[in-house]
Amino acid sequence: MQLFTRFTKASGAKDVLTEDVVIQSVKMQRDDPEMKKSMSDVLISIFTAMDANHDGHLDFEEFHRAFDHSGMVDIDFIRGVFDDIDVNHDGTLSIEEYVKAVIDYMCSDDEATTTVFGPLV
Ligand SMILES: [Ca+2]
Ligand SMILES: [Ca+2]
Repeated sequence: MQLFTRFTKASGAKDVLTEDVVIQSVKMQRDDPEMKKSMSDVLISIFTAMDANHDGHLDFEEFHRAFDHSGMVDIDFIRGVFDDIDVNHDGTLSIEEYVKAVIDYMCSDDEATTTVFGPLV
């Protein structure tokens, strides 16, 4: 909630919170350590929700299921994203890998990669 208050404040509008505004706000505040902390808190909540068997890691099945819910079901594409995030290639995503990847993507100027994580946030 605090996160969205910050987004709203950054947008300069009270009731308008579109995806574009959120992305723009993230870009504006990308160098703000407090902002990254807030982002991490939200992402940890999402990660925990995706971690169906509560072992502290996301395997591909858990990761894929999250995209399934968002209606994005191109398995080759999802596999590619998963492999990108899994930097130590142990076949699972740690919370550190996940948070770092999403913040990197969110802060990227590449619209395509920002869109990838849109449905999850
Ligand atoms: Ca798991
Ligand atoms: Ca890993």
